[in-house]
Amino acid sequence: MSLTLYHHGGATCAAKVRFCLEEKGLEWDGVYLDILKGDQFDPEYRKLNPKGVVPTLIHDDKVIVESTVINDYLDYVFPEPPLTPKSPYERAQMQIWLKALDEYIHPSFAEVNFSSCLRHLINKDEKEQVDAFLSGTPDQSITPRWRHRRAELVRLGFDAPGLAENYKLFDSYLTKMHESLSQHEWLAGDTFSLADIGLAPSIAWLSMLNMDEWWEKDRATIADWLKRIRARPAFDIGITDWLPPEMRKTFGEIGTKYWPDVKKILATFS
Ligand SMILES: N[C@@H](CCC(=O)N[C@@H](CS)C(=O)NCC(=O)O)C(=O)O
Repeated sequence: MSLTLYHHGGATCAAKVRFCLEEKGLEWDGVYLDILKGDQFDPEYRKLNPKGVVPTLIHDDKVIVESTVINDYLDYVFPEPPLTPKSPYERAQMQIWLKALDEYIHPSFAEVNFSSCLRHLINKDEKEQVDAFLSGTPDQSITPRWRHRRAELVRLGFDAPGLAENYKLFDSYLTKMHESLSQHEWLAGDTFSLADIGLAPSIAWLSMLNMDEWWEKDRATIADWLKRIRARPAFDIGITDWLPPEMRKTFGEIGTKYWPDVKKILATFS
Protein backbone atom coordinates (compact mmCIF):
# COMPACT_ATOMS: atom_id res chain seq x y z
CA MET A 1 0.00 0.00 0.00
CA SER A 2 1.33 3.43 -0.81
CA LEU A 3 0.18 6.96 -0.04
CA THR A 4 1.76 9.90 -1.84
CA LEU A 5 0.81 13.47 -1.06
CA TYR A 6 1.55 16.43 -3.35
CA HIS A 7 1.85 19.28 -0.90
CA HIS A 8 3.57 22.44 0.33
CA GLY A 9 4.65 23.25 3.88
CA GLY A 10 2.73 26.51 4.14
CA ALA A 11 -0.49 25.44 2.39
CA THR A 12 -3.37 25.22 4.87
CA CYS A 13 -5.27 22.71 2.68
CA ALA A 14 -2.26 20.41 2.52
CA ALA A 15 -1.69 20.91 6.26
CA LYS A 16 -5.14 19.60 7.05
CA VAL A 17 -4.42 16.38 5.13
CA ARG A 18 -1.01 15.95 6.81
CA PHE A 19 -2.69 16.51 10.19
CA CYS A 20 -5.19 13.76 9.33
CA LEU A 21 -2.48 11.35 8.09
CA GLU A 22 -0.51 11.88 11.31
CA GLU A 23 -3.59 11.48 13.55
CA LYS A 24 -4.03 8.10 11.92
CA GLY A 25 -0.35 7.23 12.16
CA LEU A 26 -0.14 6.50 8.44
CA GLU A 27 3.14 6.31 6.53
CA TRP A 28 3.20 8.56 3.48
CA ASP A 29 5.57 9.96 0.87
CA GLY A 30 5.56 13.57 -0.15
CA VAL A 31 6.07 15.35 -3.45
CA TYR A 32 6.85 18.92 -2.50
CA LEU A 33 5.54 21.70 -4.77
CA ASP A 34 6.60 25.30 -4.23
CA ILE A 35 3.24 26.96 -4.66
CA LEU A 36 4.66 30.47 -4.27
CA LYS A 37 6.85 29.84 -7.32
CA GLY A 38 4.21 28.19 -9.52
CA ASP A 39 5.19 24.47 -9.43
CA GLN A 40 1.46 23.71 -9.18
CA PHE A 41 0.82 25.09 -12.70
CA ASP A 42 2.94 22.40 -14.36
CA PRO A 43 0.75 20.81 -17.08
CA GLU A 44 1.66 17.30 -15.89
CA TYR A 45 0.55 18.14 -12.33
CA ARG A 46 -2.67 19.69 -13.65
CA LYS A 47 -3.56 16.35 -15.21
CA LEU A 48 -3.83 15.15 -11.61
CA ASN A 49 -5.26 18.34 -10.15
CA PRO A 50 -6.98 20.49 -12.79
CA LYS A 51 -7.35 23.50 -10.45
CA GLY A 52 -3.55 23.57 -10.04
CA VAL A 53 -3.68 23.50 -6.24
CA VAL A 54 -2.35 21.30 -3.45
CA PRO A 55 -3.07 18.81 -2.01
CA THR A 56 -3.45 15.77 -4.24
CA LEU A 57 -3.32 12.29 -2.74
CA ILE A 58 -2.34 9.18 -4.67
CA HIS A 59 -3.45 6.02 -2.90
CA ASP A 60 -1.84 3.11 -4.78
CA ASP A 61 -3.07 3.98 -8.28
CA LYS A 62 -6.02 6.18 -7.29
CA VAL A 63 -5.87 9.98 -7.55
CA ILE A 64 -7.94 11.98 -5.04
CA VAL A 65 -8.21 15.76 -5.01
CA GLU A 66 -9.96 18.30 -2.72
CA SER A 67 -8.65 18.30 0.84
CA THR A 68 -12.05 17.77 2.47
CA VAL A 69 -12.73 14.81 0.19
CA ILE A 70 -9.23 13.41 0.79
CA ASN A 71 -9.69 13.50 4.58
CA ASP A 72 -13.09 11.86 4.32
CA TYR A 73 -11.58 9.19 2.07
CA LEU A 74 -8.72 8.58 4.52
CA ASP A 75 -11.15 8.28 7.40
CA TYR A 76 -13.22 5.74 5.46
CA VAL A 77 -10.32 3.62 4.19
CA PHE A 78 -8.28 3.79 7.42
CA PRO A 79 -10.99 3.90 10.09
CA GLU A 80 -8.71 3.89 13.17
CA PRO A 81 -8.74 6.12 15.09
CA PRO A 82 -12.09 7.39 13.81
CA LEU A 83 -12.26 11.10 12.99
CA THR A 84 -16.00 11.14 12.28
CA PRO A 85 -18.33 11.22 15.30
CA LYS A 86 -20.49 8.14 15.88
CA SER A 87 -23.54 10.22 16.76
CA PRO A 88 -25.48 11.03 13.57
CA TYR A 89 -26.24 14.53 14.86
CA GLU A 90 -22.57 15.31 15.58
CA ARG A 91 -21.67 13.85 12.21
CA ALA A 92 -24.13 16.26 10.60
CA GLN A 93 -22.55 19.17 12.52
CA MET A 94 -19.14 18.07 11.27
CA GLN A 95 -20.42 18.01 7.68
CA ILE A 96 -21.88 21.50 8.07
CA TRP A 97 -18.48 22.81 9.20
CA LEU A 98 -16.73 21.09 6.30
CA LYS A 99 -19.27 22.46 3.81
CA ALA A 100 -18.78 25.97 5.21
CA LEU A 101 -15.02 25.51 5.08
CA ASP A 102 -15.09 24.72 1.36
CA GLU A 103 -17.80 27.21 0.40
CA TYR A 104 -16.95 30.25 2.51
CA ILE A 105 -14.17 29.90 5.07
CA HIS A 106 -11.30 28.83 2.84
CA PRO A 107 -12.09 31.28 -0.02
CA SER A 108 -12.40 34.20 2.43
CA PHE A 109 -9.28 33.05 4.30
CA ALA A 110 -7.39 33.11 0.97
CA GLU A 111 -8.36 36.80 0.61
CA VAL A 112 -7.19 37.55 4.16
CA ASN A 113 -3.97 35.62 3.65
CA PHE A 114 -3.00 37.09 0.28
CA SER A 115 -3.85 40.67 1.22
CA SER A 116 -2.14 40.65 4.63
CA CYS A 117 0.73 38.19 4.19
CA LEU A 118 1.43 36.15 1.05
CA ARG A 119 1.63 39.15 -1.27
CA HIS A 120 4.70 40.30 0.65
CA LEU A 121 6.46 36.99 0.05
CA ILE A 122 5.44 36.89 -3.63
CA ASN A 123 6.38 40.53 -4.30
CA LYS A 124 9.95 39.85 -3.15
CA ASP A 125 10.53 38.28 -6.58
CA GLU A 126 11.43 40.21 -9.74
CA LYS A 127 8.43 41.82 -11.47
CA GLU A 128 8.65 39.47 -14.51
CA GLN A 129 8.59 36.46 -12.20
CA VAL A 130 5.58 37.83 -10.31
CA ASP A 131 3.77 38.55 -13.61
CA ALA A 132 4.49 35.02 -14.87
CA PHE A 133 3.24 33.54 -11.60
CA LEU A 134 0.03 35.56 -11.68
CA SER A 135 -0.72 34.93 -15.34
CA GLY A 136 0.03 31.19 -14.94
CA THR A 137 -2.75 30.87 -12.33
CA PRO A 138 -5.75 28.86 -13.59
CA ASP A 139 -8.88 30.96 -13.64
CA GLN A 140 -11.12 28.40 -11.96
CA SER A 141 -9.07 27.52 -8.94
CA ILE A 142 -9.47 28.51 -5.30
CA THR A 143 -12.41 30.65 -6.42
CA PRO A 144 -13.98 31.25 -9.83
CA ARG A 145 -11.91 34.01 -11.55
CA TRP A 146 -9.00 33.33 -9.15
CA ARG A 147 -6.40 34.48 -11.74
CA HIS A 148 -7.92 37.94 -11.86
CA ARG A 149 -8.66 38.13 -8.15
CA ARG A 150 -5.26 36.93 -6.98
CA ALA A 151 -3.58 39.50 -9.24
CA GLU A 152 -5.68 42.23 -7.57
CA LEU A 153 -4.81 40.95 -4.09
CA VAL A 154 -1.09 40.69 -4.83
CA ARG A 155 -0.89 44.07 -6.57
CA LEU A 156 -3.32 46.13 -4.51
CA GLY A 157 -3.25 44.44 -1.10
CA PHE A 158 -5.61 46.15 1.33
CA ASP A 159 -6.88 48.38 -1.52
CA ALA A 160 -8.29 45.45 -3.49
CA PRO A 161 -11.97 46.16 -4.24
CA GLY A 162 -14.51 44.32 -2.10
CA LEU A 163 -11.88 43.10 0.36
CA ALA A 164 -13.75 44.10 3.53
CA GLU A 165 -16.66 41.82 2.58
CA ASN A 166 -14.30 38.84 2.67
CA TYR A 167 -12.83 39.82 6.03
CA LYS A 168 -16.40 40.16 7.30
CA LEU A 169 -17.32 36.71 6.00
CA PHE A 170 -14.27 35.13 7.64
CA ASP A 171 -14.96 37.02 10.86
CA SER A 172 -18.56 35.74 10.93
CA TYR A 173 -17.16 32.20 11.05
CA LEU A 174 -14.95 33.08 14.01
CA THR A 175 -18.18 34.03 15.78
CA LYS A 176 -19.79 30.73 14.74
CA MET A 177 -16.75 28.84 15.99
CA HIS A 178 -17.01 30.66 19.30
CA GLU A 179 -20.72 29.80 19.56
CA SER A 180 -20.02 26.10 18.94
CA LEU A 181 -17.02 25.98 21.25
CA SER A 182 -19.01 27.68 24.01
CA GLN A 183 -21.27 24.63 24.02
CA HIS A 184 -18.78 21.79 23.62
CA GLU A 185 -15.10 20.96 23.51
CA TRP A 186 -14.79 20.43 19.75
CA LEU A 187 -16.46 22.06 16.78
CA ALA A 188 -18.95 19.31 16.01
CA GLY A 189 -19.62 18.32 19.63
CA ASP A 190 -17.79 16.26 22.24
CA THR A 191 -15.70 14.37 19.67
CA PHE A 192 -12.53 15.64 18.00
CA SER A 193 -13.30 15.33 14.30
CA LEU A 194 -12.40 16.22 10.72
CA ALA A 195 -14.08 19.60 11.37
CA ASP A 196 -11.37 20.51 13.93
CA ILE A 197 -8.69 19.18 11.59
CA GLY A 198 -10.13 21.24 8.74
CA LEU A 199 -10.28 24.55 10.61
CA ALA A 200 -7.07 24.22 12.63
CA PRO A 201 -4.51 25.18 9.95
CA SER A 202 -6.11 28.55 9.11
CA ILE A 203 -6.50 29.58 12.75
CA ALA A 204 -2.97 28.38 13.58
CA TRP A 205 -1.73 30.35 10.55
CA LEU A 206 -3.29 33.58 11.79
CA SER A 207 -1.81 32.87 15.19
CA MET A 208 1.65 32.47 13.61
CA LEU A 209 1.05 35.91 12.11
CA ASN A 210 0.51 37.17 15.69
CA MET A 211 -3.11 38.02 14.90
CA ASP A 212 -4.65 36.20 17.88
CA GLU A 213 -6.10 39.48 19.07
CA TRP A 214 -8.70 38.97 16.33
CA TRP A 215 -10.52 36.47 18.58
CA GLU A 216 -8.80 36.65 21.96
CA LYS A 217 -10.88 39.41 23.52
CA ASP A 218 -14.42 38.47 22.67
CA ARG A 219 -14.17 34.90 21.32
CA ALA A 220 -11.69 33.37 23.73
CA THR A 221 -13.00 29.80 23.33
CA ILE A 222 -11.08 29.77 20.03
CA ALA A 223 -7.80 30.39 21.87
CA ASP A 224 -8.54 27.49 24.25
CA TRP A 225 -9.50 25.23 21.34
CA LEU A 226 -6.24 26.14 19.55
CA LYS A 227 -4.32 25.24 22.70
CA ARG A 228 -6.00 21.81 22.77
CA ILE A 229 -5.31 21.33 19.06
CA ARG A 230 -1.63 22.26 19.47
CA ALA A 231 -1.25 19.78 22.31
CA ARG A 232 -2.07 16.89 19.95
CA PRO A 233 1.16 15.14 18.87
CA ALA A 234 -0.01 15.10 15.22
CA PHE A 235 -0.20 18.90 15.11
CA ASP A 236 3.53 19.63 15.10
CA ILE A 237 4.46 16.66 12.93
CA GLY A 238 1.68 17.44 10.45
CA ILE A 239 1.68 21.22 10.46
CA THR A 240 4.36 23.27 12.25
CA ASP A 241 7.36 21.13 11.35
CA TRP A 242 6.60 21.59 7.64
CA LEU A 243 6.57 25.37 7.65
CA PRO A 244 9.28 26.57 5.21
CA PRO A 245 12.13 28.35 7.07
CA GLU A 246 11.68 31.63 5.15
CA MET A 247 8.03 31.70 6.22
CA ARG A 248 8.86 30.77 9.80
CA LYS A 249 11.39 33.61 9.90
CA THR A 250 9.27 36.39 8.43
CA PHE A 251 5.76 35.46 9.47
CA GLY A 252 5.60 37.08 12.87
CA GLU A 253 7.24 40.21 11.45
CA ILE A 254 4.83 40.52 8.51
CA GLY A 255 1.78 39.83 10.65
CA THR A 256 2.77 42.29 13.36
CA LYS A 257 3.49 44.98 10.77
CA TYR A 258 0.15 44.62 8.98
CA TRP A 259 -2.12 43.84 11.95
CA PRO A 260 -3.04 47.56 12.33
CA ASP A 261 -4.28 47.55 8.70
CA VAL A 262 -6.30 44.40 9.35
CA LYS A 263 -7.77 46.03 12.45
CA LYS A 264 -8.80 49.04 10.36
CA ILE A 265 -10.73 46.74 8.02
CA LEU A 266 -12.34 44.91 10.96
CA ALA A 267 -13.40 48.26 12.43
CA THR A 268 -15.42 49.02 9.29
CA PHE A 269 -17.98 46.36 10.17
CA SER A 270 -17.72 45.60 13.88
N1 LIG B 1 -10.63 23.30 -2.60
C1 LIG B 1 -9.22 22.98 -2.64
C2 LIG B 1 -8.44 24.24 -2.37
C3 LIG B 1 -6.96 23.97 -2.34
C4 LIG B 1 -6.15 25.25 -2.19
O1 LIG B 1 -6.69 26.34 -2.06
N2 LIG B 1 -4.84 25.07 -2.16
C5 LIG B 1 -3.95 26.20 -2.07
C6 LIG B 1 -3.08 26.11 -0.86
S1 LIG B 1 -4.03 26.14 0.63
C7 LIG B 1 -3.05 26.18 -3.30
O2 LIG B 1 -2.60 25.14 -3.72
N3 LIG B 1 -2.79 27.33 -3.87
C8 LIG B 1 -2.01 27.43 -5.06
C9 LIG B 1 -2.30 28.68 -5.78
O3 LIG B 1 -3.01 29.52 -5.21
O4 LIG B 1 -1.84 28.84 -6.91
C10 LIG B 1 -8.90 21.91 -1.61
O5 LIG B 1 -9.51 21.94 -0.52
O6 LIG B 1 -8.08 21.03 -1.87
